[in-house]
Amino acid sequence: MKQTVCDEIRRFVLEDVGNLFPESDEPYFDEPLVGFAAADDPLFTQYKTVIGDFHLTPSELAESSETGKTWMPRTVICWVLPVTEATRQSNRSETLYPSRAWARTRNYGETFNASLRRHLVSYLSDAGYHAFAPQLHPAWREYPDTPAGVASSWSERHAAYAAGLGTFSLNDALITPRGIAHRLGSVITDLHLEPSPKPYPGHQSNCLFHRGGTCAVCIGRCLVGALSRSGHDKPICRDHVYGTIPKAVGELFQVASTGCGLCQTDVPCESRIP
Ligand code: B12
Ligand code: SF4
Ligand code: SF4
Repeated sequence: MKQTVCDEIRRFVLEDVGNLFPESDEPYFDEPLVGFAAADDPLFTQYKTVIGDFHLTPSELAESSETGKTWMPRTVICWVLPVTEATRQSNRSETLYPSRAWARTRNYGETFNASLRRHLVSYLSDAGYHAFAPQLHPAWREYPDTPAGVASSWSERHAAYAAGLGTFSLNDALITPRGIAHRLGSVITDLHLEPSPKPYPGHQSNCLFHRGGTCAVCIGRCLVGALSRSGHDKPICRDHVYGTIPKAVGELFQVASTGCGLCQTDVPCESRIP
């Protein structure tokens, strides 16, 4: 069943027209990576300390689901949608705002990511299992000002970390075998699937800076000063990503959300674990 679920996620990414730029028929995302975490993995409880008490466990989300039915979540299915080489390349030469292709991937690629979440939920429901996507769950919230900075009640990066898909970096993003330039998704279900191995020795071990104090190339990519050797200044980043950039190029690129991702391109971890 694990292979069947992986195949269905891959098939949807490779075949669904929602994954295509309408102007060129090129995809937003390459073939996904897929990983599985046990819903009762102690990491999900640890996240209440690492992130905050507002970060919900799979069981808490299942309890607060609108169906009113009680069921026991067993598996968190996670995926990584790697941004294509063409889009990454277009963002590499940018120095202040993202490229048009990056911005359109942030906006319409995320719409596709949401339809992948919905598709997997109905696929599992049709097969007789309960399922929901935390990002689309009514209990999902974003908290602008927590001790961990801006954060949400379900972090897709932390879920992917629990599913063995990568580790965190100097700039906060997740470095996976397909690199750091990607988007993430997850679905919680009562279908039992064997958890994926966690092949990394620590939660930051894929980042050269955290591994040996070298690199720090991403710092120089952020010209608004949100990155330093002490890490990621989320308020500066957020003001740029959700304020300055959409104001400057949102209309030009015909998107509401532009993203930025300069720290995810033209860096050694762009498309691999360095
Ligand atoms: C809020 C938010 C933001 C905020 C804050 C980001 C942040 N670091 O949390 C702002 C507006 C700044 C932002 C910006 C961007 N975002 Co954003 N954002 C989110 C959102 C909605 C919630 C994130 C969240 O709740 N994080 C929780 C906090 C606490 O995480 P954290 O501070 O990074 O975690 C640190 C600690 O927990 C620490 N840690 C300390 N001790 C321990 C111990 C253990 C065991 C572990 C595991 C960790 C750990 O490790 C982490 C790294 O330092 C998610 C969607 C989602 N539901 O996940 C997207 C998401 C994180 N964003 C994403 C992206 C792509 C971006 C941008 C590149 C914009 C763009 N699209 O071009 C920039 C990148 C900025 C950056 N360098 O991170 C992707 C990330 C994909 C990736 N490559 O990693 C996500 C997952 C959206 C998606 N569905 O794909 N984002
Ligand atoms: S560019 Fe270097 S320091 Fe920055 S996240 Fe990637 S590996 Fe880590
Ligand atoms: S995403 Fe944020 S941290 Fe990365 S380059 Fe843009 S503003 Fe800087």
